[in-house]
Amino acid sequence: MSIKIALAGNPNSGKTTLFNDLTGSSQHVGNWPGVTVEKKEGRLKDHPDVIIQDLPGIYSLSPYTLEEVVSRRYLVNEKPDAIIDIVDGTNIERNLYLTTQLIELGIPTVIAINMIDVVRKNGDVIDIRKLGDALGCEVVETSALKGTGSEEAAAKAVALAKKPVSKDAPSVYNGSVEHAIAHIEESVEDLVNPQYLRWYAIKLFERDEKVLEELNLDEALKNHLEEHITACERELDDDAESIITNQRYAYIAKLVQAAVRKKHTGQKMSVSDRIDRIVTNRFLALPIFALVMFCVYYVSISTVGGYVTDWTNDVLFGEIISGNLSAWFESIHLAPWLSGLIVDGIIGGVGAVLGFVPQMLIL
Ligand SMILES: Nc1nc2c(ncn2[C@@H]2O[C@H](COP(=O)(O)OP(=O)(O)OP(=O)(O)O)[C@@H](O)[C@H]2O)c(=O)[nH]1
Ligand SMILES: [Mg+2]
Repeated sequence: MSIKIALAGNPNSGKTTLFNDLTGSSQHVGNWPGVTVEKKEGRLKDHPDVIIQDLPGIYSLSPYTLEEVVSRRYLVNEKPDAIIDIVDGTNIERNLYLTTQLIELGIPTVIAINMIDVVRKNGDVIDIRKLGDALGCEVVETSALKGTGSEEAAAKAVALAKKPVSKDAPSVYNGSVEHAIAHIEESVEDLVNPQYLRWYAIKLFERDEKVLEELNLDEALKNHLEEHITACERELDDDAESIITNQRYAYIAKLVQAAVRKKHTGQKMSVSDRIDRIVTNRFLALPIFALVMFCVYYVSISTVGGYVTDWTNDVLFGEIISGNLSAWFESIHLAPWLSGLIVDGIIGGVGAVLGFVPQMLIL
């Protein structure tokens, strides 16, 4: 029987580059997010029994964007035997947000810290052992572009797919959230695939609409789950979805602090950073905001906008359209009341409103 390995990760993290390297195919790669919207399938070079699935890039497993829906549906419904989570090592903090969600799926996962060539060039050091111990996963350094580490990542994923090793789940959430999740797991354990139990429980805690729709729980059970969720929300004084998001971020921040050492280069700030520093300055931000708003108002109402609006009202509707129409109506001897209705009523009325369109466009 063939083994299915999914490549999942943030947009632009290098999934398709790794896919091409592993399968020897030449799918399109591009240096901008959203290149892969459909999923692509290939076979691992020299291992025709291993199917590699390239998925669209996603930031989370929520069901909000097309990419998320496609990737999530594949990961949950097609049940791959292992996942290679491609993490952009130059942006590790943001990428690990998805990693924490992928691990919750309960599918054996290998984390590929990709773009390691750039990480090294920047002088940063990532402690992959610490990351692996905390997340309970195998971690491999890769450069999909240069082809280093790819085979090791694939070999580890194949080994895990054949013989899953169960490790402790990372401690992302605090006691009260884990307590609620445990209750939810207990309530729905007969309704979902046991492998995905924790993922379903967390999604139910977040009140994920797609999961609620899919499981179609009866009212009594829904109310029972709601009691646990609201108790936790009251205790932590936040809504369930934000509780999960915030605790994920807090966990990742601590993990990155422990496992990643960034080289403090005396690099010059980019132009955008310098602009940011000024426009978000504590004292200057509001006066700058007021000045920008005044300039926008001045340009759109007084100068350019005023001129264009006057021209639209007085010349376009006042002289060109009304003048020409009146002359034409006179030449065809249209009744003066009908000509007045069209020229003064309809054209005049519509013109008075349309005259403001240029100002709105400039605004
Ligand atoms: N330096 C370096 N660049 C890489 C590496 N892996 C990928 N890239 C580059 O990163 C860009 C994005 O790569 P893709 O493979 O298209 O990324 P993706 O994750 O498939 O992107 P989406 O399909 O949009 O989610 C390309 O320009 C690649 O050449 C790497 O290990 N090192
Ligand atoms: Mg891609």
